[in-house]
Amino acid sequence: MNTSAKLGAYALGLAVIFAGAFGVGGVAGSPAAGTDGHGARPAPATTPAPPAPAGVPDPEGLQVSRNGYTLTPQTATTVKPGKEADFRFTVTGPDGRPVTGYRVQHERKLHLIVVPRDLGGFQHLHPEQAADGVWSARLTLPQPGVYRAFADFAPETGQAMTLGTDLHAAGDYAPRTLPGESRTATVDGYAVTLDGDPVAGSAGELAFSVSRDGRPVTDLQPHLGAYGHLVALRAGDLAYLHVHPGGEPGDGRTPAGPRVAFLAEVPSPGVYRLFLDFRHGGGVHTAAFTVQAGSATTPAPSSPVTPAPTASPAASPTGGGHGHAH
Ligand SMILES: [Cu+2]
Repeated sequence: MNTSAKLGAYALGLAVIFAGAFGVGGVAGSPAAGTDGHGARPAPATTPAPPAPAGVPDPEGLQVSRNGYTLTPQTATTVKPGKEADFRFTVTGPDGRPVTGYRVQHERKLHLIVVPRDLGGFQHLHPEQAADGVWSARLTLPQPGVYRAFADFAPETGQAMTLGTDLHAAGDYAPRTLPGESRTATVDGYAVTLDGDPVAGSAGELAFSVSRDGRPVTDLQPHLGAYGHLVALRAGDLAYLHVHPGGEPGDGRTPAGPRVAFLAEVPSPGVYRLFLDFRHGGGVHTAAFTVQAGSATTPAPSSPVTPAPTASPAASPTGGGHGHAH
């Protein structure tokens, strides 16, 4: 059996174990646990959880432990807002020991993304790794609230994954409303427009165009091996999506702007918040967008290819979505 076949068998074993665990949960839980909406017709206790639709990747970032790997904070997970603190953590492997060997992805062994749970902010940090496997980052949680910290990494001997844990900044929490759907964002004097809609269950293209003072920016600087780095989070549970750049600096076909394209795999229809990091003028800038993903068979409500059936555009709940910047 070659290595990939072994890995495949290993993954299959895990899938079976997880399915079994869900089955047990169904037995132990309340009989009304018909969260699939069929509460009037409870499933027999021995029925395993239905499999995910084919082709839809399991979302990352929702679990603190997965496939034998566990994200473990080594410092307090409740801190004072606005005060920089040393945040240390380990990733332990299937052998229970901190992982020390990682594969480099996007020029780093581990990316730490921190967002407030209301998605009203974004930080992308690169912690330092000590020889014993402990990661440490200087981290400030700016306002009171609950935050999600995502560790995005690939162990040397395993598949890439993103584990997530909650962090807290104590104090009076004033949750912000998620901004409405928008195709444009401004940040640090740049205007960024978005073309393309995410589609559930398939890799859809998201293309951003960067301009400044009305002129297209054509000299973007490489950032983490690309002209942009995109993180997509699902509203409601902050599922973390893997997004791959459509090209990279120096490949002979990818221009340094104004257009930066990605392929995004979205696990379900719904609302997502996109955070695009790009480098220009010596600094990294983050443009944020709220988008609506449709399914492969049902386009997003505001998609331009969908004719408004009856109501006038003004009566549309999304107000015609595209180009409607706040
Ligand atoms: Cu990073």
